[in-house]
Amino acid sequence: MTRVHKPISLTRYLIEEQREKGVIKPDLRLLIEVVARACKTIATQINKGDLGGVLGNVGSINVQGEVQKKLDVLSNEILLEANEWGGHLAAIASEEMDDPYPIPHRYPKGEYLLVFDPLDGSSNIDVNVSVGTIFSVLKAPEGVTEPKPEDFLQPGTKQVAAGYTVYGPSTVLVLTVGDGTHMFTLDREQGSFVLTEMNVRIPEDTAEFAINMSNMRHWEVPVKRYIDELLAGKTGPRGKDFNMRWVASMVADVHRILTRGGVFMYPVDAKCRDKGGRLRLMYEANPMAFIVEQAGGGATDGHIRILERQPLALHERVPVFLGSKNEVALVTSYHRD
Ligand code: AFP
Repeated sequence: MTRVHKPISLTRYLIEEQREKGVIKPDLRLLIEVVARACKTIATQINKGDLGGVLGNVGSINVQGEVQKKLDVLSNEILLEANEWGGHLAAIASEEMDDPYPIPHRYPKGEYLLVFDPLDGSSNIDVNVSVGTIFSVLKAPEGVTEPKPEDFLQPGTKQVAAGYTVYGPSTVLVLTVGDGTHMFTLDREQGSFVLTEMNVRIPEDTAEFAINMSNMRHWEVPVKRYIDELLAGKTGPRGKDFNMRWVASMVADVHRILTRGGVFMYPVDAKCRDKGGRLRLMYEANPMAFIVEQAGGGATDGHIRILERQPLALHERVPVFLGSKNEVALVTSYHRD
C-alpha cells in the first residue's frame, strides 16, 4: 500500500479518474461525492452520541426482521435525502427498506442504481464501537427509467463503484471504481475526505482470522475443519499460531483486513441455513468483495466468487469468506473436498 504525503482530496482523485484516466463518467463522480457528503453528515450524528439523543431503538422492525436503531433510520434518511435530487440516479435500494425507493418525479433521473446498508454493525452503536455505511453502484438496465426490484439483481461483477465509510476513531472512506482500492480520511477541520492510503494491498498470507466462534456448534464440516486447523496452531497441520478478532461490525473487520491482512468468515450454519446465510449479498457481500478483490484479496461464498453470484432477490443472504487470498482459497477448497 502506498502512503500518500501530498494532500489529494476525494474530489481531486475523482476528477483525475474521470478526466485523465477516463475510468468514470462525470455523473458517477457526482454520485460518489454525494454519498461521501452524506457519510460526513452521518459521522457528525454518530459523534454526538448520547448528547444528540441518537442512541437506542426506534421500536420498529426492518425488512431483515431486525430491531431498528434510531441511527439506522436517521442514516437511511440522510442518504435518501442527499441522493434523490442530484439527477444521476434511476432508483435506490436500502437494506432498511422492503422495496426500492423510486426517484421522485419532480427530480431528473440518471442511469445509476445506488444500493446501501446505511449503518452496518448498528448493534455496536450503543456500546461506542465502530460502525459503517456500505454502498454499491450499478447501472440501470438500458432503457429502464422506473427500475423494479429485478433490475437491481445484477452480479457483483457489474458494479461500477463500491465503498464503505468506517466511523471509528477517525472516519475513513474506502472506495473502488475498479481502479484499485483507496482510503480517504475525513479531515474534520477542512470538512473533506483526503487520500491517505493509495492502492491498498491485502497480504496474501495471514495469521489472523475473524469469525463469530459462538456459532461453532452450528457450522458445517468444511468450516469446522478449517477453524480446528487454525486453532491447533504450531502443533497442528498449519504449523503456526493464529490470532482471532471479531468486532461484529463487518466494516470494522474488513477495514482491519485491508490494513493488515486476515480472513473474515460468516458461513452459512444451522442457525441461518433457511435464510441462506447471515450477510446480505447486495448490501454487504458484493461491495466488500469488489473492494477486497481490487486490493488483491479473495472473496467467495465457499464455492464461487461472490461477485459471480447471480442475485435472486434484493435482500438475499449469502455465506461470506473474504480477505487474504491464500486463506480464502484454502477454506473454499475445503468446501469442494
Ligand atoms: P447489525 O447491523 O445488525 O449489527 O449486523 C451486523 C452484521 O451484518 C455485520 O456487520 C457483522 O459482521 C455481523 O452482522 C455480525 O453478526 P453476529 O452478531 O452474528 O456476530
